[in-house]
Amino acid sequence: MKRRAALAGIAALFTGACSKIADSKTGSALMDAAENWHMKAHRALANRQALAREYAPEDRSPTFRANGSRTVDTDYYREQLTNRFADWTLEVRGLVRTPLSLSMEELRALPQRTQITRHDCVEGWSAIGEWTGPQLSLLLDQAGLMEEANFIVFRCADNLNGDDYYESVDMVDAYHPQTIVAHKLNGEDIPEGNGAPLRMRIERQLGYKHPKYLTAIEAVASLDDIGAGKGGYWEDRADYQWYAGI
Ligand SMILES: Nc1nc2c(c(=O)[nH]1)N[C@H]1C(S)=C(S)[C@@H](COP(=O)(O)O)O[C@H]1N2
Ligand SMILES: [Mo]
Repeated sequence: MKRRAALAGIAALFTGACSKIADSKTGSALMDAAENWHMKAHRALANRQALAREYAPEDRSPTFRANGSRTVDTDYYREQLTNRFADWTLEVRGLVRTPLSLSMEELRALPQRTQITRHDCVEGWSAIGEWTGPQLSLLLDQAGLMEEANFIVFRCADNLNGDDYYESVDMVDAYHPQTIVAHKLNGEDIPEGNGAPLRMRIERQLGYKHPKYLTAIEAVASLDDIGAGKGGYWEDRADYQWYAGI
């Protein structure tokens, strides 16, 4: 009883204090600042959900340059390449209720998104291409993401100068409508040099955030224990920004 009365008293005190703050000049300035902060945060989030520009078919680059790894140097990869990746599997694992192991056939059977976008590499070149594949959100919903998951990590088959390539994004990019697991470039199976058979397209991010030769999608709470802990191959090696939004 006593405790309750005390709590009610505190609540009354706060209500009183708040209206007093709002009445005073500095108080209303404080309230305005809070409202402004909220508006800015909201705008920043809305901005991150905006779509990247999409282009017309005639804007596509005649050739889409291959950069970084141009193949995967293993017998298994070469064998799969000649076999149209008949046994390639994409795993969805980590903090999910139902881990998935998807074949190329299963990925092709899902609802697909096609988008013509411009790829921008930090090395100073860009290319426009048409990409097709299921949205990542579809796979994450199918696997059932757990509450504790804060990031999505992408695992790749290639080893570049001694380290396995990997990347990661937060849930805003993971659930962005233009974030797709692509298996087609310009209407054909993705070429070897561009990441066959699967590569991510994360259209609001710079080129190095689009992992090629994708083998697994992993939901994690923290990036600290992965690689050198900075969230990606180039972030670990060369101080590239983890958030490379464009
Ligand atoms: N697995 C893997 N993904 C990768 C890379 C890589 O070397 N290995 N290079 C990155 C960089 S820096 C760029 S610009 C693009 C290049 O994609 P492209 O070869 O289709 O042009 O892939 C990105 N994803
Ligand atoms: Mo790049």
